[in-house]
Amino acid sequence: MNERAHPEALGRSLEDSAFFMPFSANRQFKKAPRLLARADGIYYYTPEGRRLIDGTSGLWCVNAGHCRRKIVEAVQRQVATMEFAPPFQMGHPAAFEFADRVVELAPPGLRRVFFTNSGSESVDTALKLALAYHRARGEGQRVRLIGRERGYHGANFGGTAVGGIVANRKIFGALVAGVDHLRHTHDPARNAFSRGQPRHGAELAEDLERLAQLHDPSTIAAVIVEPVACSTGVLVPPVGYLERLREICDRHGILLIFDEVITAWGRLGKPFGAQHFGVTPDLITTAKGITNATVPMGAVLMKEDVFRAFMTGPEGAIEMPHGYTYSAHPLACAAGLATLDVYAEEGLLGRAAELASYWEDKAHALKGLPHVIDIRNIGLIAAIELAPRAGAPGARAFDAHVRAFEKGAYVRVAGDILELAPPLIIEKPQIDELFAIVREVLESIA
Ligand code: PXG
Ligand code: PLP
Repeated sequence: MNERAHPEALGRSLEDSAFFMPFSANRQFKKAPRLLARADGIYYYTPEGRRLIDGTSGLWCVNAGHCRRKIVEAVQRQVATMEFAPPFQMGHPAAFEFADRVVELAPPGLRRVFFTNSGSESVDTALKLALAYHRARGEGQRVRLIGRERGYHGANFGGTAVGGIVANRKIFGALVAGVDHLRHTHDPARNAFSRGQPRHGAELAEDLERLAQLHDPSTIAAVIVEPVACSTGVLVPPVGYLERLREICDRHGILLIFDEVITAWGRLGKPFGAQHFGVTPDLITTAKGITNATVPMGAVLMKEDVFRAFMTGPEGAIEMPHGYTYSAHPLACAAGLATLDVYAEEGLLGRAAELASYWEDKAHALKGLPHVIDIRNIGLIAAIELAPRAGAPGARAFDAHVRAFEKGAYVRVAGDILELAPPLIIEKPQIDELFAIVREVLESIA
């Protein structure tokens, strides 16, 4: 394909563009745009044809690499056959087939799936299902939702409310009532430069017990956490932490929701992060890699008894008054089925486990470089935390992001943290290529 696919977007200023960019510094970006025009495998290409190694799988979502032929062709066939089918009171075969394929990969007991179009919709769906589940069982007093500081659960109202990144919440008023938060698990004084799961901090799970006692356990519907908190800059759960959350939930009848929008689809070397950690939640929210990001899609997986709680009343009644116009969209189902084929054919859902120790060594080899105050890793994820510049939080890592773009790598940053999570098809020499650029960047920024 022509690298100059959209020449009209080049050579003209974007400064007065109509596009209100999401989660972006609009004015800064439009003055000095960083545009992408084409992608293939683990590389992006700029409109000028410069190649960038994709260090963060787009936004942690292109797990099988870009423009995979099998997935592209499946979507092309579907769009030419039936571009849309209404999901309410109607269906199309691929939706049923895809649901069955997804739950085949799921942790034990999570046998049912509700489709959405994004991680944010998955989170709000899961929170609504949790409230409705308790009500259906005669425990309608369970209305409280517990999130965690520094958590990211998307941008919709429920997810913003249970989320714990202050900048994402503070300008939006009261959000959703009845929400409280666990403390986050970041403890650099004890855990800096941990390889894999940090040793200290399992006791922080006792926050759930404390909040349960504060509010009365019988008022709490659900707790939602990311098994690894990625958006906030990769906080890996301390050894034993997730297990303790599970125990406390069991003790008090609280639903445990794992938000696996990022940690699913092989990122940790298993289909779901829950399987990597050996802890099974009651619901899982996911999105992103479910279709290799080719078509937007999200999903909520749930245990059989959650689903069963709704299958009551007259057979002609709508059991769950919830859903989206584009739930189980035919293009998303086609992309998802082809994605699962690619994952299976190439062993990609186990590949992060094979690469993890090589990856870990390469990440931790950056220790000692200028500004580096912590390095964290798990599966095919690494974070490099930089000391912030005095009075300018985030400026140093943003410079690193721009410098990496100039030197041939796309690297996502959060605050002063560089986040690496390349497509799972990456090979060892390309891991070396990525870290060589990161090293050069760290040596060159002020
Ligand atoms: N939950 C989690 C755990 C996520 O990581 C969402 C929900 C929301 O998904 P959607 O599809 O609505 O964006 C996410 C998304 C980053 C970054 O750079 C992370 C996300 C999105 C964009 C950027 O860390 N995570
Ligand atoms: N707003 C209006 C006015 C609508 O008619 C609909 C769907 O029919 C929605 C919002 C919800 O849109 P979606 O189902 O794409 O989430």
